[in-house]
Amino acid sequence: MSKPKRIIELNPHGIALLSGDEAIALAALHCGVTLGTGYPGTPSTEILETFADLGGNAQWAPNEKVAAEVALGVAFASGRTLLTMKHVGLNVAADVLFTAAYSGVTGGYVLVCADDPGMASSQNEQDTRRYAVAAGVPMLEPSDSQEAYDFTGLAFEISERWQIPVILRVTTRVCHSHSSVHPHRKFTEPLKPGFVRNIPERVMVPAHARPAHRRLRKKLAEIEEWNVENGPNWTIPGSENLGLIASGVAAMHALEAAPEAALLKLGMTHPLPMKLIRDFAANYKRCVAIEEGDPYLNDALRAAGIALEPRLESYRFGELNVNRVRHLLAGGEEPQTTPPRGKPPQLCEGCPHRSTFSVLKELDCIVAGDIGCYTLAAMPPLQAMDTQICMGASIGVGLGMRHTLPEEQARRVVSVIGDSTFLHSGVTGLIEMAYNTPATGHVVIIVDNGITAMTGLQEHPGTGRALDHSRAGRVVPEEIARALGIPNVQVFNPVKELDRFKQELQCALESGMLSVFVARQPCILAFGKIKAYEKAIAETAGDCACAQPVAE
Ligand SMILES: Cc1ncc(C[n+]2csc(CCOP(=O)(O)OP(=O)(O)O)c2C)c(N)n1
Ligand code: SF4
Repeated sequence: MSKPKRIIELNPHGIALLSGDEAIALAALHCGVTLGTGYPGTPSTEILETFADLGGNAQWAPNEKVAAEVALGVAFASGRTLLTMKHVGLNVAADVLFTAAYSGVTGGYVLVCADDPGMASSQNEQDTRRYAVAAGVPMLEPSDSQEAYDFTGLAFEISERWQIPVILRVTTRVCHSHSSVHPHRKFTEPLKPGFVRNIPERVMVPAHARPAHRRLRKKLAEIEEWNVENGPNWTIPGSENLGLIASGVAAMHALEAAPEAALLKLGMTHPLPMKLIRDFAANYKRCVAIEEGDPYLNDALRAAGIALEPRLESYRFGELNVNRVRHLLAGGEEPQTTPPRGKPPQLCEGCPHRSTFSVLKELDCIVAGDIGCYTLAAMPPLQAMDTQICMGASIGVGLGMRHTLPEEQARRVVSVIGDSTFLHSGVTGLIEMAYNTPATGHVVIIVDNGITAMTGLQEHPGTGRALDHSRAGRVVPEEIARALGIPNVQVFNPVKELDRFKQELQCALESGMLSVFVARQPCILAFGKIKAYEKAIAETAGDCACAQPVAE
């Protein structure tokens, strides 16, 4: 534990007003988490930041898969680990999760996955509940900050009792809304870290994985039984005409929209407590599941033969609110709420990404883009990005287009990727470029603004600073490119050396030489902060060589 930068003050009644993210961080601290790890992504980012501010041991990983692996190592060593990411991060980490469910864990392994129904800040609205089923891991769904606190502790207890990773699935409203928390629940003590050899349960070759899969299914059956008898589910009695079944923030909307109805609020939604649900549903003339996103409860309960009213397809899209739930219960359509029309988002004035994209537009490049602030270059007035799918995709997509387009067009294809995104999942794309080189070559531009700007200025392996902004190792993108044998690797300041950048880019496109250009200039919003972090590092380290500044 490091020295806390922040203390959460309780009022005279022992209560604090916290966001869901803060409540999870506080619970992790109270549970004695050995290491928190993850990758930034709205709405989950503040969990690890708050945990670190409260004195917890937290670090950013280069991507979610690595974070999930580091977390697994902690749990194999009997430590408690908190792993955080946004929903799409689980696509990256899924390979770890599916087999970790087989291997099991010793210490508590809690994966907080933050979904974004309505896509306030995401490229899709995938539903993590499907992952819990597919991977075969238990899942808890808090509906407010108090439950976010309580369920974090409960998730560690379940994880250690059944030696299994547990998902804590939260959504934007739960993460970012503030509500009161009474943080006094007594959590079980963590185990003492230490290595215990257990080759059959830790080495997932087929001979070990076959019995492991059977063990997993047995654990899930036991957990379902526990969930029926002792799970974090509660019922509010009501009129025999209407029974509602809900979880997460949807349960809160249901309570307000139909106060006369009976409500079964589910806290653990995988494995579902089927007996409890069946007994509840049998009491009401009309039974409706209220949920955001995929018809997860609807599908599962109807497949189990529970007489549930079907949900209209339009409720799959966007967040629910009290009004939408009222319309849903009245049997009508209520379109998702659209955010109030404001000024469309744009790159900041003076953003270093602007000049890079102005050159790409001028040269009429076909731009395979990526995710970060620079994705805004796809919007007017620049409109200088042609594709964007998921983190790291720019390089592979650019290469695919180079392999396929007629030569004149192929020569105009450029991949553009941010520094955090390059280190997250762009490096393997660059390996592909060095290995399966298109006939016309390719050009990758790494727009290095020295920070993870889009999610709120987080550090990453290229900044040379850790999550708490202290000195860490530094990975240099151009050195990776050179080590891979890319013949033309150049670093520019996209603001001060714009003409040189344009000339070299033109030359690379014409010659077909494999090229990596690093456009390096700090984000203007981060500039002052980076200077202050580096100054603080230099002051603590004196004249030591490791204190040399790493950003302009
Ligand atoms: C798998 C996955 N994890 C996290 C995110 C959230 N996210 C979007 S872009 C981004 C990184 C942006 O940083 P960088 O590439 O440096 O570009 P910048 O915003 O600084 O321009 C993150 C973390 C995501 N979209 N997908
Ligand atoms: S926050 Fe930084 S990187 Fe993002 S648009 Fe503004 S200046 Fe550019």
